[in-house]
Amino acid sequence: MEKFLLVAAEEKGISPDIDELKQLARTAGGVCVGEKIFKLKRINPAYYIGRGQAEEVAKFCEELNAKTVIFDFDLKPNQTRNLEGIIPAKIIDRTRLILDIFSRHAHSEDGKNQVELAQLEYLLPRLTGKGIFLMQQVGGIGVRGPGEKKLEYDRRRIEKRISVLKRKLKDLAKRRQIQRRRRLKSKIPIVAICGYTNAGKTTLFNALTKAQATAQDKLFQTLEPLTRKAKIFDKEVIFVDTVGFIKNLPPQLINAFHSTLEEIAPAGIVLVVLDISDPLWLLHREVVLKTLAELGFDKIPKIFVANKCDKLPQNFVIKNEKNFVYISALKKEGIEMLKSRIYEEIFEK
Ligand SMILES: Nc1nc2c(ncn2[C@@H]2O[C@H](COP(=O)(O)OP(=O)(O)OP(=O)(O)O)[C@@H](O)[C@H]2O)c(=O)[nH]1
Ligand SMILES: [Mg+2]
Repeated sequence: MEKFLLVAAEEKGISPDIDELKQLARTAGGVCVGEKIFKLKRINPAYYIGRGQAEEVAKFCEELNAKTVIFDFDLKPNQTRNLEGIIPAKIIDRTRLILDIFSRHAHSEDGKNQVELAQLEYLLPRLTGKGIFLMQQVGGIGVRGPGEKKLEYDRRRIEKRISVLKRKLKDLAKRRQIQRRRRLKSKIPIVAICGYTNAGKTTLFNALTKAQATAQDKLFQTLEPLTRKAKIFDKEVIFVDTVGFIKNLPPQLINAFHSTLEEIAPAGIVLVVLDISDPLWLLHREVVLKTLAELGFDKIPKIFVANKCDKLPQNFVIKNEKNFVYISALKKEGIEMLKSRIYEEIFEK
């Protein structure tokens, strides 16, 4: 396991979500040996954090013998280079960390292409004059290509590859559109399952469809949309399980996964799955609703699914919130209730 140090910042009085960052890094296969949270009054254009703070991180790194530092924010290419000049470790920012996780979890050809494109777009502005990606270390978190393929760090090659990938993804978008049209023609209503990463979407998808998709206590387990036909009482519907949302999703990834999220477009209803046992669920819901709105899906009716109720006291309810269904996808509790709500919404309105 790769040892890493976490660096986060409290900006404008907002404290960072260290637990989420740790979970991200754990998903990427590392173990956290220390953390530093800095209060930032302003962003230093050269280092993001202050120079003195960067030196502090360098010292801390040496003390703990950490070879990797993960920053909870996005670093500009020059900031990464400057930090590398001070800190004797591999510098990973939030986008690179998320890209790494996505590359581990992309299994299909399409998924791999999407991740590779996002990685190359991230890499391109970070090439040095010689066209070589400055990397102090090879291997470990943040330097993996899609699958186990090694990325090639040559500008011309990268540019060529980017255009090939873009073409492939255009074809993919077309193929998906044709499939969606076919599904729409079949008139079977579509129920999209959305939510923050790790909220329990796939577990719910399995409970509703008797599928056996992989659900795990890791972030971004699901990257590619899964669809499955199932019955709600006497009527057929199609359930779609989707990639999880996260705050500050790298822009490269929003583009790359646009076609994945397009699967939500024809849905008659969106189930917004919330891990209600997570103290940050409200914030997570905001991220999900904001992303759905950005994608133009805010008009689709929603049911809020408060999941993981088994971790809370019995009969727990949230005040002033209607349109909530309380379930435990894991224990399969509340599923019939949820089915009734979906049924009402689709077939009786
Ligand atoms: N206690 C409890 N755990 C749950 C429940 N539903 C899901 N989990 C757990 O939460 C973790 C994440 O579940 P997933 O279904 O993979 O979550 P997801 O939303 O699909 O996650 P990504 O695909 O990674 O975005 C797993 O360890 C599940 O076993 C629940 O109702 N109660
Ligand atoms: Mg999932």
